[in-house]
Amino acid sequence: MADSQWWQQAVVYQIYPRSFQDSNGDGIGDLVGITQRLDYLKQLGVDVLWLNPIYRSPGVDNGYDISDYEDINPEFGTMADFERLLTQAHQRGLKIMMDMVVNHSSDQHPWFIESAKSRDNPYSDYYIWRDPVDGHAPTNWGSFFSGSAWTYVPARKQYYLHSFAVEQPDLNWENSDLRQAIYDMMSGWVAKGVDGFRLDVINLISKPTGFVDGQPNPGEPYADIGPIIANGHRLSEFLQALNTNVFAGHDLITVGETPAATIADAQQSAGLTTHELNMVFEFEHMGLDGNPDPAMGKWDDQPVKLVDLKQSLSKWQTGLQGMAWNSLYWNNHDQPRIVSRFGNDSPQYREKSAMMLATMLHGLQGTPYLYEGEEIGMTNANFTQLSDYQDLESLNAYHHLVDEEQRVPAAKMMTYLAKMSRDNARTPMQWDASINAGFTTGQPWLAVNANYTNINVEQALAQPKSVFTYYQRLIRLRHDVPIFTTGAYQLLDADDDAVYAYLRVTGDQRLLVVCNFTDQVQQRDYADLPTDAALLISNYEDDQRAVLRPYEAKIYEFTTEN
Ligand code: ISL
Ligand code: CA
Repeated sequence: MADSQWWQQAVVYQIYPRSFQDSNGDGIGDLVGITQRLDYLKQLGVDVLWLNPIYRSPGVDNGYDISDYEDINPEFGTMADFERLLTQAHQRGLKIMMDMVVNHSSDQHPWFIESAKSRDNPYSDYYIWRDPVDGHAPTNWGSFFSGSAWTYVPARKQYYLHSFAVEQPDLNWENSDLRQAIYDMMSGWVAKGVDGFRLDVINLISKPTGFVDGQPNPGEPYADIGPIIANGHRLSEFLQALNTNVFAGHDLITVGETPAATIADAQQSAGLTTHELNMVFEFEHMGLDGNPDPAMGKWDDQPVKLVDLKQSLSKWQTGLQGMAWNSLYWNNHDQPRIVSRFGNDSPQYREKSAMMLATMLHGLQGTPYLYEGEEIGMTNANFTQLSDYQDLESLNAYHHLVDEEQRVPAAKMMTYLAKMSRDNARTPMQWDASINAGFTTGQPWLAVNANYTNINVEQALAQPKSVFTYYQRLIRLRHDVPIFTTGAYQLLDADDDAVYAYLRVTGDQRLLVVCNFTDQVQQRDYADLPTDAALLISNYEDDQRAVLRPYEAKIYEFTTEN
């Protein structure tokens, strides 16, 4: 690993364009707004900006339903605005990674409009159509967003498959014309100068050959589609072809979003020598606090167990070591805020626990991703009314679990939404204490978190020991100290349910990362730690070695004798 790649040393910052910075007062973040904030991102020290989808879209799933892959959503601006953002980013040494959604498109995409008209036009086979079986849907598959994964179209007398919303028909990757159209479209973005892609649910593109019913959850009409269509038999072939036709020769950063991927899947899709993707997002650590009842899915309000978290992350660290590359993340636009989830968002411990979680993640091997607002310790939204929510997944789940199935009382479901809804991540960026947190002069599309007067960028920049400055230091360490990139991971004390400690190892060099996940003082001795070990970073003023104060986190660097 001596010759690591630039994307292995990089830190990525995810921007949710709708919620980052509005420049024209319509309450929706936009490309000009992002451009205005580039200096801030440069100051943080990140290398790559991942933008959630900014293409033309009816917005049923906030841009993950694309109706024109080659145009910009007018809500976000124009192609000229995008080109200016790209130029301005490049001038500052920042790269731009595009979110690319090619498992499905919008039902408003011209391909689908044509495809739905008849069984014998040039686009008929661009999507996945099947005849009814005994007058109903071809299989019992249920979509990720509740309800059947099939919708009937009278003009064709057939059903089409949609793994997500009705308005998100799955593209048919078995069709070589479709594949070529995708290569051409993506190559167009590469030619424009973008630096990489985040590929939405890319491990769902290869569907099984025969479509057969799955096993539904008890009391449910539908079987989860995820396990049925994930990691299909042609996935590797499709990714290698994408690599050859689009990525090769451009030194891009590529990351696949791969829910339900196993270690073996990731060794292939993100293999160092497999010529597919640079890395993947795995989801195991995001599923540890889900509901034990599969019919309830992710909707629950129980905290994660630290030993489970260690076990999962350790498995991925050691499982990919030397073979593939990890993505490291706590947050994204689909997940609740990490300080509210695995940390402690009370005024007393919010900053300490945010810094602790940052330390734990950024010490691992892989490419770290930050999500907007994580760098100032933004918290969950604390919404209390169903009408506060806009996210399709949350609203569908409420409707399904409370109204249709009566699996859970309304009040309980509201606590689950408060814990787990995707809207927790999507409230506007908190820039300052002025009205609407400096995000917009108009009416924000989603309510600003009420805590913005205390938690905002302006306040974080004014304070020398803020979560922001802590992230700055972590990012600098990643850039300056090679063992952060190259060191192999070794877990210490797997059964310790209060402190997460691990080593990074290269030759005789060591990093020791120690993180207290509790609000209690803990006493821990790490036998191998020499007295003269250098403390690289810590979220407390002084070092008391074996005494770990609430949410204390630190990283030591040293060399061993043996
Ligand atoms: O959001 C989730 C859990 O709350 C995931 O199940 C999510 O649906 C899955 O990871 C796929 O996500 C991606 O594709 C979706 C889109 O809604 C998400 O925003 C995107 O990240 C469909 O395009
Ligand atoms: Ca705007």
